Amino acid sequence: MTAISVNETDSDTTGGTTHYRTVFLSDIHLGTRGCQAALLLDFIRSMECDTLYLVGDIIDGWKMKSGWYWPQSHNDVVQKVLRMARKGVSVIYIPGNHDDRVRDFCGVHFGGVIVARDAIFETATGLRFLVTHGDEFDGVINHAKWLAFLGDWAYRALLSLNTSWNLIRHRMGFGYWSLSAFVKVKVKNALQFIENFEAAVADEARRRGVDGVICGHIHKAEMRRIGDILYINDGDWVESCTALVEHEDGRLELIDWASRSGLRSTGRANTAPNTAQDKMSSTATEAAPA
Ligand SMILES: [Mn+2]
Repeated sequence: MTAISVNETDSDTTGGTTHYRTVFLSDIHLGTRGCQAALLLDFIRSMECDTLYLVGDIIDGWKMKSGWYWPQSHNDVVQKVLRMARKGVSVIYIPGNHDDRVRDFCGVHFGGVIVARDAIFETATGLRFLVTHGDEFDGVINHAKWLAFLGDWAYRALLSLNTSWNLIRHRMGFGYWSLSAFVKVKVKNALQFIENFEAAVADEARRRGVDGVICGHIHKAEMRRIGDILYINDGDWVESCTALVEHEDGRLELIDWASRSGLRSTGRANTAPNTAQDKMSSTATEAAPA
């Protein structure tokens, strides 16, 4: 399906909010302690868009089976998204593996939100992208479910450590910095895993005859060419706190919200340009099955 708004809204920042044609968010993991809901709310409040893609792992059903964690900020995220849908934003929800129960509702509209297994997105300049969460291209998840769960446990242990770490940093007046992302950058296997994943997703885009692919799942924001395919991963809101945005002119950009707000909270002037390329060189690596 294609979901494109034809609103010709000005792309300038007005009244403190930035207008985007399209915004892509994934791997929010609402219902887990690792979810950086406050930073996400900060980003959502800063922008307006015509179309919002939720690219999977929005609510974490795996975690919810083993215990309930649902603070007000997580509720606020859901309310904000539903409010956007009510106000006319086209919201497309593509479930991931952590919210795979939502896949039973593909084709269903609820509260202005459309659920779809995947989607074809077309930019203002006519580039076509396959939008998918990406877990079906993750060999670990597909071929050894128990390994995926073990990885999931180890991953969560690291994430909860990351949350405490950042709480301490916050109290000491430092900005957000991902401990778990840093640790995993050091893991060699992670790099091979990511490379395989990216290649598999790009292959699928090629098979479908589109120009590129937009996915999530591995919690590593990226925008690069793989052969003839433009591979874009919008990252996550557990560690890197990144979103993909499409400007009015069709330009795609990865927003690294953690470093933007980090710079703000330490009072230093943010003079760095937010181009996808220079953001990506500093983005951390994610290893575990996401
Ligand atoms: Mn996932």
